[in-house]
Amino acid sequence: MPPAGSLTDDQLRFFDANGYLVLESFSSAEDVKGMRDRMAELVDGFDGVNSSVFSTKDHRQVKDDYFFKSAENISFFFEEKAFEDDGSLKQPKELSINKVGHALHEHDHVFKNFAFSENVSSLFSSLCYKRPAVIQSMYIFKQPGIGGEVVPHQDNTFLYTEPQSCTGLWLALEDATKTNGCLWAIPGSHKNGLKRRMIRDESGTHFDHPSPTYDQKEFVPLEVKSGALVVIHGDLIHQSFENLSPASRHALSLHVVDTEGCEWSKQNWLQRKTAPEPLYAN
Ligand SMILES: O=C(O)CCC(=O)C(=O)O
Repeated sequence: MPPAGSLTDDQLRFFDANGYLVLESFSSAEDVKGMRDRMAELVDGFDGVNSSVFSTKDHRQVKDDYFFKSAENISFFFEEKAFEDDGSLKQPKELSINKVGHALHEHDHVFKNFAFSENVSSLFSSLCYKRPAVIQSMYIFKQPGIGGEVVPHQDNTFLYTEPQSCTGLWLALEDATKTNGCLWAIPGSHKNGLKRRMIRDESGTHFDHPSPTYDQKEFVPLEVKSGALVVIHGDLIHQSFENLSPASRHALSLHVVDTEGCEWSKQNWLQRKTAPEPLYAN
């Protein structure tokens, strides 16, 4: 059997036409449990002191040194709605964190094993990447009741190379449904070009253009089972809604760029002191 990431011609055609692709059963139940258990340990060891809040609505973390440093470590970001007025948590710590990132794939053996797996490498080989490298990893919790929305965006806005090369991998670590905040995407929207970039400068970050408005009727839900992988083109418009349900929706998101023939923008928010390790080099 070829590795799960080795794409057939039909799958490549679907990805090219739609800008996304769902690979069911990409990870085994055992591997999913391994990642969930490991994250529970990391959260258990987190003292709650060094942290920030993550929001895609007002980008409040834009001047936040904790956020910038997270490019090369394992950092914890709370849900915007996690706190009471007096600053105490409304729910236990493990039900209050929005995401952990952005270098889990580098510093934690369990997430590194996934990122550097044959399944992931074969996927980028199928997509003809020459020297792919994971540039960020995020464990996203979409917590019950308070899991924040992710507004419509393109990943190339944040992770820009010249020429553009970002592909997102979104692994469901629980069933993702319309009820608990699954991904939604506009099929084919990756063919309409990049709409804006987020630029880092001395005063923080800003967008070079306002966000276009999108017709919600154009989005389709990507409801998937735990273990499924959603492959996301860097120009695909995608989003997820707030999770008001009592069920969480854990996912692992990796973003990969080609480090051969593509230049990482010095204007991206994410700047590393050391070059990322490639998955393979042709
Ligand atoms: O998990 C989500 O709700 C959104 C994730 C996303 O947009 C991404 O990883 O690019």
